Amino acid sequence: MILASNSDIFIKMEKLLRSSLAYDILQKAMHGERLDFDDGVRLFKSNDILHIGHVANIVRERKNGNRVYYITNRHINYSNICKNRCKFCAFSREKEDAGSYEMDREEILEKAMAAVEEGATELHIVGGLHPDLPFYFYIEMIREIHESCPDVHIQAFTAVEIEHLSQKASLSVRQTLKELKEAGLGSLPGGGAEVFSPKIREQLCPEKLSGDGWLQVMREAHTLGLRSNATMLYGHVETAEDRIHHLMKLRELQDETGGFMSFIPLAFHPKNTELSNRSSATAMLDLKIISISRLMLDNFDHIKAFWIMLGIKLSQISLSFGVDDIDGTVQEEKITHAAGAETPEALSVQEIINLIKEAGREPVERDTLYNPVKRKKTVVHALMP
Ligand code: V47
Ligand code: SF4
Repeated sequence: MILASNSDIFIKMEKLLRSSLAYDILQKAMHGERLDFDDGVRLFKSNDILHIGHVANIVRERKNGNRVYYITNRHINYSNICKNRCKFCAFSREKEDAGSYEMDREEILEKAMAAVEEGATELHIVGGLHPDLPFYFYIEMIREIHESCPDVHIQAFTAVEIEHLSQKASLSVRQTLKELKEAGLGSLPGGGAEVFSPKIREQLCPEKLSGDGWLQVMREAHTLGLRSNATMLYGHVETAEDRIHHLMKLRELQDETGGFMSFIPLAFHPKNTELSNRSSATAMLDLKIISISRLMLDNFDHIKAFWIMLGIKLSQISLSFGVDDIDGTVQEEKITHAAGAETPEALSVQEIINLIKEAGREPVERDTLYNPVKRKKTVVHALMP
């Protein structure tokens, strides 16, 4: 495949882009100039998805060539009991509600060890804000997994959970993170960011840690050497302005710390939530979010399509609209499936490789920190439920 760095393609693209209403903005992005707030909002108002996507693809190829990363991982949602009741969440329950659950440490360890046995290099562990579990439960959970499976990377607890744990432990966020890191925590996932706008948070999740609070937890984590991801939940009540505000806040913190690994746009699923009267994000919005994120977040190395939320087919298409990472095998996912996701709960490694290759890209298995994973043999059947 001929990559976009080829100068002929560059010249042809310039000609083509002149026909776009967003030409001036796309040209800025092509020349590596940083886009500002108004640029981002204007891109959202444009429906010129092919041109926007083309330039996002150029940026993506400059950063990551033809590679598409994937990971052999396993999600463990240890409990759905949560003291927050975000209006967009179908996963959380009160302790006494039907359908509430909490795994004990033995069950968590069993799931972790089985996944590692089957080839997982990462465990992605998140849950609700449990009102009663003490801090040592979380510390011991991480320590036991780390001691039993020293080579697996433990990516656990959103910034919102970390702040909750710090309250449980009566420790500063920094000390909480330090203790978790000492127990074996490797990095933080990007959840809980939602949309940073205080107006939207007040409307959808008034009890949740503020946007500034989320950013502060990430700042502390990054300065302690714990890297993280970042997310944005879209397709609910937010505006184009809210989305660009969110992306620019992430970009600012990334300028400061360089600690974010990837950005993952999360498509809102309305079923069984308090917003169930709203429709799901359309493919047009999905592709705009992906490609505009790629263009705005010039200091992020990776844009990830979480195929569970985006859908397998659109995730494959997104590989030509700015995405260079398709997440992983996942194995068991409860948050999006509670809200009506129709994707399976797992993909095999071979299925992931096939969909990347059919998109004309080169699959690269990575670990959490984006180091290529060398295996003697591909784990073809890994992590099927
Ligand atoms: O924080 C909640 C979102 C997040 C719904 O870091 C919903 O690699 C859609 O953050 N529809 C948790 N989304 C998941 C998450 C994540 C997933 C995959 C990879 C990574 C990573 C992080 O899910 C929550 C919230 O923003 N969420 N309810 C819903 N109804
Ligand atoms: Fe709780 Fe997270 Fe669901 Fe909000 S999104 S209710 S914090 S589990």
